[in-house]
Amino acid sequence: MGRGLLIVFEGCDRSGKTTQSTRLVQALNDAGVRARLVKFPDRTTAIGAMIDAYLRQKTQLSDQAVHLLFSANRWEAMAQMRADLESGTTLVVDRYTFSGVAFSAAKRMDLKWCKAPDVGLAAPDRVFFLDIHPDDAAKRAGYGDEIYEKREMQIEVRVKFFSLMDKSWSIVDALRDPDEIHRQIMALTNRALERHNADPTPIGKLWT
Ligand code: FDM
Repeated sequence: MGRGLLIVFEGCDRSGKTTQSTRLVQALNDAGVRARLVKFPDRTTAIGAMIDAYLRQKTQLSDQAVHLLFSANRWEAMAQMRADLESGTTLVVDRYTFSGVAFSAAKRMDLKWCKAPDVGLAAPDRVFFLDIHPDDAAKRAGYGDEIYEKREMQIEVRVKFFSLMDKSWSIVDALRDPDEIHRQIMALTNRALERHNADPTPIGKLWT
C-alpha cells in the first residue's frame, strides 16, 4: 500500500471550497479510496479557539501573533496528517499554508517572513484553486462579521494566491455548476492518483 496524496483546496471566501472538498472525500470513499477531510483553521483546538476569537473580532491580536497561531494550528495537526498519509489515506485539506501566506501578505506583511513558520510542513501533491472574483462571491451571500470578510481584503488575497501558484496548482472556474466543478476535480484527482501509483514520490516539504 503506497502513501496517500495530500490534496489542498484554496480560494477566496464563498468560492465553494467546503462543498467541493466534502464531495471529493465522499466520492473517493465511494470509489474505495481511503480519504479524510482536514480543515484549517481547526477551531476545535486550544490554538484554534484563539484564532476563532480573533476572526470573530472577540479579541485583538497583532498581525504577527495571529499569523503564528495559524501556522501552529497546522503544526499541531502535522504528526497525525503524516501518519495518515504514510498509512495510505489521502487527505483533502480545506485551506492550508497558502491561505496563511495570502491573507497575511494581503495585510502587507513580508512574504518571506510569512512563509518561514510553515517551512517543513508536508507539501501538497495537488492544489485546486477555486477561482471566483470577490464581487461574484459576494452575490452568493453577503459578507458576515468575520474580520477578513471585506471586499478590498478579498481582492488583495486573490492577487496573492495567484503569486503563489506553481505547477502543482489547477485553477478551477468556481462560477460554474457545482456538479460540473466536482466532475473536473474528480478527473484531476484520478489523474494525480494514477500518476502517483505509476511513479510514487515521497511526501515533499514546504517551502523548499
Ligand atoms: N485564514 C485561514 C488565515 O488568515 N490564515 C490561515 O492560515 C488560514 C488557514 O481565516 F478568512 C483566514 C481565511 C479566512 C479565515 O477561514 C477563516 P474559514 O475557511 O472561513 O474558516
